[in-house]
Amino acid sequence: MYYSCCISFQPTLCPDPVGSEHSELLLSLNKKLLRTLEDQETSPNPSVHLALRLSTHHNLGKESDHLNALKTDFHNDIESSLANSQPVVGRLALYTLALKASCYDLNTLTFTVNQRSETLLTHLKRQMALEKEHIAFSHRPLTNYYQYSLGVLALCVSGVRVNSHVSNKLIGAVEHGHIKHGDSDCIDTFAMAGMALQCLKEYDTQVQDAALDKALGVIKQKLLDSQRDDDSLVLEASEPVMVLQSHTKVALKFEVIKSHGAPDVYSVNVPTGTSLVYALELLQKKNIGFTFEKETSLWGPFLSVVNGERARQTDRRYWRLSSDGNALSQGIKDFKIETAQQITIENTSY
Ligand code: B12
Repeated sequence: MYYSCCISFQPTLCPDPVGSEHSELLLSLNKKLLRTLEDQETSPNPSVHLALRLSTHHNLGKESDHLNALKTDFHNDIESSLANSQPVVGRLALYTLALKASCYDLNTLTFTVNQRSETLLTHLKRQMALEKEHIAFSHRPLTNYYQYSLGVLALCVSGVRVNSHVSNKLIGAVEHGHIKHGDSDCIDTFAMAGMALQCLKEYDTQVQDAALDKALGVIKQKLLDSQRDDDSLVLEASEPVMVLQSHTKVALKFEVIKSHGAPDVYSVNVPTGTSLVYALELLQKKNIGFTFEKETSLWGPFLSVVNGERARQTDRRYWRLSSDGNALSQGIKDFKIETAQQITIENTSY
């Protein structure tokens, strides 16, 4: 498997995992990733760094600049979240994986919180213990199982023994069907949990074999079931991208469902091909009572406040997006408006 060849994050280049017929695809992905590094507005992203390091193509100068940006901007970001007691396990884990992918000595990196300086791995272990306690009391992690799996994987590839209570909580979540995105199965999380548990199977002898194998079997089946006819995984069910040159306008209806009260309905005409976030801006400019705010995340802009109401992740709520009743598989920046439709924005619990 591609990942297992790279799981030890050797600095050497991995053999072409998918055959030479895909080399053009890989090259174009590589170029796209490198281009994102040039965008001044985008913050350094450990996932992008990991992808670049796992690639068969390398621009070592740009990779090294990106590593330095991670070690300053991204590092400081995590440090201030730690100081504010915000859960950061996913970012800590991705940072660890990105550094390992560049063969960086993890023991030389520390975070100073309340005047106490401790290594990255010490913080990661502590965050995982907090997540595990949270699962024990409320049956869900502080963050989510995607980040919890990332934490297990990062500890495992760093050669740190993962506490069996920590790994058992992940195995339990797979077994009891707690791996969800909103209200449906979350394939990304199954894939991440699969890599984490596979790493434990290969490198950690303390984990109980039978339960681990059973969980891996469930994950494998979920991944196989999500495969399409063309053998590709539906990790990201993107909308087909249509290249339309025309600037025809289409009518959009918006329905905002807050946590209480009747829905608010609005309409606006937007040029075809514009993003949902642009449509929201046009609607806001009409001054008819619709307002919104967004937050930045590693994935891009996340819709956080609508008509003055914040859907707080700390309360396990979010603004769920759907078009004509179907949940969007992209966020407000990537989803493009091609036809007249009704967009529903609903404050939902998860
Ligand atoms: C957990 C999760 C959620 C949780 C996050 C809250 C939580 N604390 O658990 C909830 C249920 C709220 C959620 C919502 C949505 N999600 Co989501 N989510 C994820 C998941 C599984 C893990 C994210 C994570 O923790 N990353 C690791 C940490 C370290 O990175 P981070 O950037 O700090 O994480 C934050 C952001 O990713 C943000 N977030 C979560 N989902 C999304 C989606 C978008 C578009 C953006 C910009 C940000 C964002 O919440 C994370 C926690 O704070 C990813 C899978 C993946 N491969 O990343 C999908 C994923 C990012 N989500 C996705 C989608 C489509 C959505 C929704 C648009 C669904 C919808 N129809 O409403 C909404 C966002 C709507 C909005 N208000 O803008 C897609 C994005 C695909 C794409 N091409 O854009 C992904 C990749 C899943 C998939 N393969 O389909 N999500």
